[in-house]
Amino acid sequence: MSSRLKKLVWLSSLLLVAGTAALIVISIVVTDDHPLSTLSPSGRQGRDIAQLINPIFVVAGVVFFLIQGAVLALWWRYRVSGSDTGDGEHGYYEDEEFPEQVHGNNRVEVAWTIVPTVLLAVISVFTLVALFALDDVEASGEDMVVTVIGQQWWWEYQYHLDGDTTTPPDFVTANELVIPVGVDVPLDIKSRDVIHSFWIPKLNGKKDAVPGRSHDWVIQADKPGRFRGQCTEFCGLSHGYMKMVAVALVPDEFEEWKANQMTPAEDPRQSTVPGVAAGWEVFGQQCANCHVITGVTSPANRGGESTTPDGWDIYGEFNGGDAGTYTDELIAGAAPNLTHLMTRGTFAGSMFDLYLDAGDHVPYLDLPTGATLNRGELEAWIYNAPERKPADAENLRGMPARTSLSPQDIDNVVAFLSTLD
Ligand code: HEC
Ligand SMILES: [Cu+2]
Repeated sequence: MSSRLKKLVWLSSLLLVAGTAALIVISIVVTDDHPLSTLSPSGRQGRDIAQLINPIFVVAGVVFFLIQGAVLALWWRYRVSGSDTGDGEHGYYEDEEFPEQVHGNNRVEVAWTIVPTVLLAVISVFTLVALFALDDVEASGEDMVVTVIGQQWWWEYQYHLDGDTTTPPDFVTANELVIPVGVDVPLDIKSRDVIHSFWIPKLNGKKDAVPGRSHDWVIQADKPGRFRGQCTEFCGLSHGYMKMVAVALVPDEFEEWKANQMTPAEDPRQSTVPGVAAGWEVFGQQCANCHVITGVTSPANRGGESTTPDGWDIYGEFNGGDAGTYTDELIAGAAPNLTHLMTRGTFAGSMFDLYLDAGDHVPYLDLPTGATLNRGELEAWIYNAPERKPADAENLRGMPARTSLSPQDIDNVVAFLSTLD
């Protein structure tokens, strides 16, 4: 063999070993702390997946080393030694010395057909069993169903406490999916526009959100905490900024959170807090045609029938009215429902933190001492959202800019939004 070829073989072997070692080191380092790690699950479905990955990785590793080992061993065993002088003496075979050529070997061929077939068959059985358990809505035993709706570039959560997704939800929130610890929560995953994919790696695998379809999914968390996620189906300009968080609360806190979410917002016109009433005026004119605030905005604010001359100061009844107005009252057609905005830790598809110095705070209901509203980011968002989070050239997606607002207007709007807790 030429010395160049030899060098090449050594180099590739070295790369192979170094690459494998690097992969192992990276996966160990990344595993535990990384918020988007599948390898350190925090719930039943996540664990099912990890328990599938680990043994398959071991089997694949054994196969890898057996095959690479065989390649190296064969190379060594059948190498031609000697210098490569080209004098016919060394380094290559004389015609008459050329080894006998073998054509086929039944035993080996049958073996390398059967062994992988059996391996893959066994793996597929375990895979299918795990796969069916991941979206087993029936087995969950939980009444509540959360309809998850992907939209460029944020997530809406509609809570159906009785599990009936054909009737209007009990309340609607965005970006942060709050669930009780230890419960298999059934999800009903949908999309309003293009295909997205819902993924909270520590709790379960990915599930596509496809327009016109409804996909079952289940998530469960073992312990209280915040579990980050990311849209994983490319869905347009701000796909990378389409994140989400699942927040697991202990049952008592979940009940408290739920009761609060079902409470309509307070009438800002009666507020004595400086700026709130004025902020509501601005909101009613500039924002209420998209954003629903249960108990405060109404269909008329979003292009529906108006029953008052100015068209926007109608106060919806949370539980009143027939199903039609009720639905319209509650479901944001195209923008996050802001009724309890301040109870979220993040906003705009979880791209920004709503509070500074809050950490990954648990318990979720009370802000840790020292946490403050991320006022700068919130104001910048309200003033010119497309600048903070790219939408599209015609601004037909996402939140529009409101650069006509004065600094005073924005202060007032933020004062009003601050009451939405
Ligand atoms: C044309 C519809 C539209 C109008 C008008 C509008 N918004 Fe939005 N807003 C959106 C959309 C869509 C999003 C989600 C964008 C995203 O996350 O990418 C959003 C997001 C937000 C958020 C973040 C909410 C969350 O939970 O993520 C806030 C706060 C907000 N808007 C406030 C306002 C205010 C204040 C106004 C008026 C000054 C306003 N919006 C006007 C469509 C609108
Ligand atoms: Cu997406």
